[in-house]
Amino acid sequence: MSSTLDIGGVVIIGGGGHAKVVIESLRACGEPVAAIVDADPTPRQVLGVPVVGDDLALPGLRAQGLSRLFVAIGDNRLRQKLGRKAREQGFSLVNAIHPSAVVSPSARLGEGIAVMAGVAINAETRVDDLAILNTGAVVDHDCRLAEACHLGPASALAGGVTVGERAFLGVGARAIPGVSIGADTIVGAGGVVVRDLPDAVLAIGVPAKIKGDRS
Ligand code: JB2
Repeated sequence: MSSTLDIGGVVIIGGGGHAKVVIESLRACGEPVAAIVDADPTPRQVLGVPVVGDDLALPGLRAQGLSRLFVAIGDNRLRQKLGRKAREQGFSLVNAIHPSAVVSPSARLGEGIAVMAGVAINAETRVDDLAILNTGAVVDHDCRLAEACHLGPASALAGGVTVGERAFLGVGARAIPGVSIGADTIVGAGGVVVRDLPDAVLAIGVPAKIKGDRS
């Protein structure tokens, strides 16, 4: 393992497509990125960041003094699991908030959250740990986004919407005011949620209808 890593830099778990967007968001807000660990430990670089091993390399990185980490894995359940494990190993989870995002001063954000370019988060919305608000997502006031959920690019929540743990809204999905989307539920691309959705279903269409059971 290289001894020249920037110990103030962020360690990234995952070196795929999501990691690329996260790395550029971190750099855009002045955060150096030190190293990547990936399930495929083949030595290589992702946007100039070295892949230094797989997850077994994490304790060694921590021992070198690196303590700040971001889990850049799109899969919600895996991201949640890896984030919890990294914390147990002594890492703190940083947020990656692109400078073009507009975050209300009254919004509350947890840790390990990706807020990509062009996102808007309005008043008194709460976003829990390890959520992804992908490029251009819009979240109006008083929403509740639970741990490790993911709002896809250009998705939009009206005021007072609840999104459950590990739920996923595909690209361009939307939800009308006050509805609740259950844990582990998926709303397909472009779907419009007009009534509450239970846990662990697949809902698609306009209005979104339940088409599958994910439990
Ligand atoms: O347990 C793991 C692990 N499992 C897979 N630990 C570590 N350290 N790495 C793991 N990986 C690695 O995550 C894979 O080897 C691969 O390099 C990377 C996943 O890359 P991929 O491009 O397939 O997915 P992604 O999670 O980066 O991006 C998905 O989610 C984004 C939000 C894609 O669907 C993107 O299109 C999407 N924008």
